[in-house]
Amino acid sequence: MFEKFRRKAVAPAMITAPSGPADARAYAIGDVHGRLDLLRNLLEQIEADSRANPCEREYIVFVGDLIDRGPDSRGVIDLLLRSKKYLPHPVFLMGNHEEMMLRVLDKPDEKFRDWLTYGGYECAQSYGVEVGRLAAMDVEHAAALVNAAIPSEHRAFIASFADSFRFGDYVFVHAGIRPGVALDAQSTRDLRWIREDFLDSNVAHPFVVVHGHTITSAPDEQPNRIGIDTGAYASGVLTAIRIEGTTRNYLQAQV
Ligand SMILES: [Mn+2]
Repeated sequence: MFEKFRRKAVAPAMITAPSGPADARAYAIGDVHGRLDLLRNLLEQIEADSRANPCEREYIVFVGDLIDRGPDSRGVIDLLLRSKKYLPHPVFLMGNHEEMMLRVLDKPDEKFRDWLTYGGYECAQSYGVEVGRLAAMDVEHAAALVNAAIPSEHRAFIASFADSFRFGDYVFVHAGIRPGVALDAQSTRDLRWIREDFLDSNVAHPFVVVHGHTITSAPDEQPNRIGIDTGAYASGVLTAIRIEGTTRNYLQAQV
């Protein structure tokens, strides 16, 4: 009885009114997956929102999976490379799709075909690769062809993506976190790939986790996490969450 009571007393409490840091605002954008059209529209909305309600310190967080599946990975990376200079504090997080692309292009093996199947075909195509040729080639030559088509600047940019970003009582990651493990002890595998062990957990984390990776039809607001991947590449809806102090709301681009 006492044991139970004591354990309960030291367990972290769910943060009931999570807040961003003072005088700061964050916009976090869900999984873009090559939807340049939606990304452009959403960035315009964010710019208009920011101009209408100026804030001292603004961050724009991309929660990863910018590439694959949708039609214009190249256009998305190009736009963000060019916009980096004028976006206020951009933060780019690495998703499992960026991880997989870098991995199979660095060290081509049988996983190269998996990447193609999970949206790599569309990505390669956006870089001008005749993807019809890839199927008939051995993995090494196919990867070399894709490698040659992707500018090294794009590769270097993607390789520079971060794993998490802390914002007051919030933490932004691509997929989620392993419950009960400190943020700096999380594995990149969990941060970029985790699903049920995180999604089904009602553990009170020391922060509210904002994540993409798992598609829901609307923002998925839970006491310990908020999912913002509305499946843009298939649904035509790209979502951003806006957090300032204890208020939060959503912006969406859709076709
Ligand atoms: Mn993902």
